[in-house]
Amino acid sequence: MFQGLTHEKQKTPNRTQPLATPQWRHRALNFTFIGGGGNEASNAIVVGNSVVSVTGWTQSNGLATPGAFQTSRGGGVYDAFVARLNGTGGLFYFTYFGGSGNEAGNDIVINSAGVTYITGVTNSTNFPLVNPLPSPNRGLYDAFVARGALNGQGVADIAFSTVLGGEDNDAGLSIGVDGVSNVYVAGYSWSSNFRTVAGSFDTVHNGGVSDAVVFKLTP
Ligand SMILES: [Ca+2]
Ligand SMILES: [Ca+2]
Ligand SMILES: [Ca+2]
Repeated sequence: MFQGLTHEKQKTPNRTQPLATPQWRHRALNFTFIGGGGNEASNAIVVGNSVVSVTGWTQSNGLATPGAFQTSRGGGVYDAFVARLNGTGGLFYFTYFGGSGNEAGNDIVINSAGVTYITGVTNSTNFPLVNPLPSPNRGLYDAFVARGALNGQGVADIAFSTVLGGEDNDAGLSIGVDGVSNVYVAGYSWSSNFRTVAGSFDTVHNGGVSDAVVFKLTP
């Protein structure tokens, strides 16, 4: 029995020895600020085809790149933004996305065709809409969803932009897209009249201030 214990000890790694260098160890190669004299934050990042795309919010003017969808800040305290960088940290695209109220970009995803989808939140009455859904119940903050190529074609960069929400505060926090361009968004809603569909898991707001919501947009 004693020999057995000794044998077990010999099999135990000596933890004072450095571990073998893992193949996946990373080094910091490059990084960049994105911002101006106001405050900014980036909320989400996605990488595809060597393009690094970031969304968030900004208070600063003068950040848009030529050919951006929206070249000047819409106003209010915050606009959403989408920035695209190359693999060495160079910025080649920055667009504001917002109206005269407040916006934040909360999540971003790119499909297999390179189309960018973003979701976030807005309370602007003049939010930039492109072929939007009808939204009769809109009030206070709403979720927004937008889709586009974001390749420097100006206003043509966004092919679809809509707000979605009920009479109270609503927000899109996370977005996914499937292989046939159905868009799924997760977020929250304070609204008793947030639209649901018959047969879904739960068609009524369950109380408290907010319920989590999931919604789907088809192409
Ligand atoms: Ca700043
Ligand atoms: Ca704004
Ligand atoms: Ca709302």
